[in-house]
Amino acid sequence: MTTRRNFIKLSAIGSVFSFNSFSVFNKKPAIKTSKKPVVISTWNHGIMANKKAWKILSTGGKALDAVEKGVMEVENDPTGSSVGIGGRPDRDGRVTLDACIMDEKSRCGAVAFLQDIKNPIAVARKVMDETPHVMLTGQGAKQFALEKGFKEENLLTPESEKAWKEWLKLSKYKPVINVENHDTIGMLALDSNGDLSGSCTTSGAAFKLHGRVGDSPIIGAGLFVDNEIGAACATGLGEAVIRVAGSHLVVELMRQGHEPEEACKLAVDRIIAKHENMEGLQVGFLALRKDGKYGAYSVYKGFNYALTNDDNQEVMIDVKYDRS
Ligand code: SD4
Repeated sequence: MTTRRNFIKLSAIGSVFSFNSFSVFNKKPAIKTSKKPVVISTWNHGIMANKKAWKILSTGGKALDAVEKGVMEVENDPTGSSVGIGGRPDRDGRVTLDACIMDEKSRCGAVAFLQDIKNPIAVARKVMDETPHVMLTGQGAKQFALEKGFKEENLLTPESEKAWKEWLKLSKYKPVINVENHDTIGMLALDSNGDLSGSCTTSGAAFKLHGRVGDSPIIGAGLFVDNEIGAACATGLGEAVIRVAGSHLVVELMRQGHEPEEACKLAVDRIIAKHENMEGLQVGFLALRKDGKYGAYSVYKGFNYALTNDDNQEVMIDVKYDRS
């Protein structure tokens, strides 16, 4: 039985413990802030996205605006088969989109399973800016978007419909995950104020089950930003990323002192450790630290990202792969 005296003792221990854990987990990190803007984003389409983001960053704009407007370029491109209009549909032939955004104040917004609206990232930003919530899904997200003036449109392009009909012939439900260069766009930016933001937008795994949502709109999985440390985003098989809260893990590893590339590699190791069968399971992480240092790593070879800063314009970086 807990006597009053024991209870007081226990509470005292509890408060010492919680004070100590607070001081350990919230210790100010010794990462210097860079005020030199930089933006990185996943895959080849990152070039077009960075170009737009750089216009904002290089003229003193905010990282938050850069990551929103940057990835919108890819959402608006009907030839991209994994983001926005032109994104591959689910197994029922419906294009459903996921996106999220996070800023330097840890404010965040997301939409999942959104249909008929081309720019899920802009809707996610509105969720962040204009509601007390973090995530809206499905019909509710669409209703919100329409109320905010977004246009309803058919996102299934003739090319996407053709690909879906081709897929229907065999109807294999196992999602085929990239290694080609057309995928989810995740973008991380640091602005001239030294602030970080990130965004992530996708049509998700092609020919997924209707209603399936991956990692991309989930804060901590597809994207995470901590303005004291850094930011991270993910691409690849969302289910695997969610299982390890991938982007949050990368940021926490940077908090512990790991370099951005090493943090991404350790998160990839964690995914490998948690999955018995890694066949075809591609995941890539991208990280940007508060001091402007960046890095990436993936399970398999073939992941690349676009980098833009004062010294590098329109540069693609192939992610180093040193796994045998
Ligand atoms: C998803 N992570 O829906 C997304 C898809 C992706 O590279 O990024 N593919 O699982």
